[in-house]
This record gives sequence, C-alpha cells and structure tokens, in this order.
Amino acid sequence: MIRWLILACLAWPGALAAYNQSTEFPQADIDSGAALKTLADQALGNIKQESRNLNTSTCRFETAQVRREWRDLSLDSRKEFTDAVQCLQNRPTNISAEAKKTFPGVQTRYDEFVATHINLTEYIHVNADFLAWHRYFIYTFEKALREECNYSSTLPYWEWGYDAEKPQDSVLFNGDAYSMGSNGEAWNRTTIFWASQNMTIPAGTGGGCVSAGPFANLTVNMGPINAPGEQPVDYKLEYNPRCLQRDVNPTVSGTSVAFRNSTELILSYETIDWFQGVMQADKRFTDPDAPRSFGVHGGGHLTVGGVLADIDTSPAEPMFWIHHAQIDRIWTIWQGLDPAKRRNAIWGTHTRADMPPSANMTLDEMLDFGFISTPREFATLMNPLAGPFCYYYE
Ligand SMILES: [Cu+2]
Repeated sequence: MIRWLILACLAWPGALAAYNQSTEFPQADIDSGAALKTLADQALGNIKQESRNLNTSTCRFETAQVRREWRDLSLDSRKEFTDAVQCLQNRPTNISAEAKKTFPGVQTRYDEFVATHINLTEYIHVNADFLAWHRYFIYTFEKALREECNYSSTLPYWEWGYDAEKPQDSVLFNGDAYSMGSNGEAWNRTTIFWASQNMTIPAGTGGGCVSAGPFANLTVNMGPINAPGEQPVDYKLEYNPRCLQRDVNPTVSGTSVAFRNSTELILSYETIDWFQGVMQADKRFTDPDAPRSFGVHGGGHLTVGGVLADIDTSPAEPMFWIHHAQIDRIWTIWQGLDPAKRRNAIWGTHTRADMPPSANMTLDEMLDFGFISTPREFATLMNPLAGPFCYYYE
C-alpha cells in the first residue's frame, strides 16, 4: 500500500519530497542490497510512466525486452548465452582485406568488437560519452548474438553485490557447463605492479588461464595493452594469440563493488559529472586523501582481473558484457530516479580525463562505433526505451 503511494507520488512533478524521504535508508539495507532493490523499483516505476508519455518512440514498455541478473536465468538460459558468445567467437570476420592490414589481430567476428574498443579507448572512457557509448556497444553485441547466433534472449547483467565478499566462490566462476568459466589457475601472488597506472594493487586468487567451463579453450587474439602485471606495450592491434587469464579478486570487490558502493553512488550524486566521475574513479572527482577506490566500473574490471583488467582489450573477456550491462543498469536506475533532470544529462569532453584537452561533447554529435555500427547520434542513446533501444532491467 505504502509502495503504491510512493509510486503514485513519483508520477507527478511535485514528487521530490516523496523521493527524498525514501532515500534515507538504514545502513544495513544499503549493505544488504535491499535499498538498491527499492531504488531499482522506484526508477522502474518512473521509467514506465515516462515511456507512456513519450509518444515519439515506437518502443512500448509492455513489449520491451527484459534484461535479467545472471542468477535469475535458468541453467539452460545461462548455457544458451555462453553458447551464443562462443558462436560469435567462432564466426569469421567480415572486415575487408584492406582493413586487415591495420587490424591484423582481428581473426573473428567477435574480435571486431574487441578491436573497435581498443581503437577508440582514449575517446570512450572517463569522458562525456562513456556511458552512452558502452550502452550502445553492448546493445550491438546483444543484437549480433540474436541475429547471427540464434540467441533467443537478452544480455544478462552481473549484480556484483552478490559476489563482493567472495567472488572466487561465485556460481559464475564455478567452472561447470552453466557458468561463465572458472577462475584462472592460482599463481599465488600477493601484489601486482600495474605499470601503466604506476601503482601496486593487491593480487587476486587466480592469475593464470581459465581452466574449466565454457571459456577454458578461448583464444584471446589481441593485447595485452595495459594489464596489471604486464609491461605496457606499444602494439595494440597485432595478432597475439594467448589464453583467457583471470585473477578473481576479493580484496578489490569487497571495497569497490559491494552493494554499499553501488547504492551510495546512486544516492550521493545529483549531477552526471560526479556520478560518472566517481563511478570511474576519475581523479578530478576523487579525494586524494580518501582510501583508494577503483569505482564500480574499474572495480568490476579488477574483480575478474586478467584480461578484464586490461581496459583496452577487456571486451575479449566474455564477462565484459555482463559487467557492462550492470554498469548500464546502475546508470539506468540513476537516470530513472529523476528522469526530468537526468535523462539527457551529459558532462565532459572527448578525451580521457580531458587529456589532451578537447572540446565539450554535445548531444547532437555523431559517435563512432568502428567496425560494429554506422555512427549514432549521442542524443539517441540516452534512453533504453527509445532510439534504437527497447529494453529495461528487472
Ligand atoms: Cu570500455
């Protein structure tokens, strides 16, 4: 009854009072995920209303695609997803012989996604279109699974909060046929020097090749570029076949991707500059005296470690897609809590942390998607229930 009242209040413009009231959660609820669930429900109610009011879109909430958490999928659906990913990894590339000269590492259709991400890395991270670019990037991947590999469902997302305490024990990494594959083989390191970031980070519980489950025999064809424990290299797109390494890391997950981290991120920041800045541990929005945080974005990458920790090459790791679906979900919830102010909120320039300095981005710009799509207008990528999209998170 009370929930319906809150939802009813949220539907009209003077709803701020109701919203503010409901943001005062006990710490226990923030830590358990209960608060995030409440926020997700509130946002979904708003989004539903917003989509009904939006008569420019052909997307109907009632018939939209639903993305679900990995654990909410049946075992068969989990396997259907990893089978479809493997299908894309086994399909030949479509790029021309001419393009192959610049992108020799591209061996498969799947690699077109990896090379596109590597090539654009400096223009899609810690900048204005990070969230929108990745929203469309993972959407095109989902679409490719459906259209080229007969996948019948949607991209799952990975709610890190369930795994933050002991990610190495997660059902995602148990290595059976219904998992995302095992952890990497244990290298028993305690710390890792991350040369490109000039920092030492705590090591995880693996380090070596994934040894069991769907991706045990995966060949990663490009990189490493900026991975922890590797020397930075100046090649990026060469063919360099190697195994899929993982280093599942409870020290990072416990401090960067717990329910507390994602929930406080959503609750603490009203404006997009801070929300996306803290999410990515952008130094312009980080207190240098506070304990080190990787943000939920970098935190998820480093929780899996190995190839996923190598930001440039990270889409080569199948966990990339479900980690970034969760990043997109967190943004979707944040936008949905105040769509009038947040739906079209962007901030920043073209380049990573504005280095080298570049112009502010605007919503009428066309975004480059390399091999995987023709350019898309920034403004069309702001709403998962409009533009090219028609999905929501449950
Ligand atoms: Cu990325």
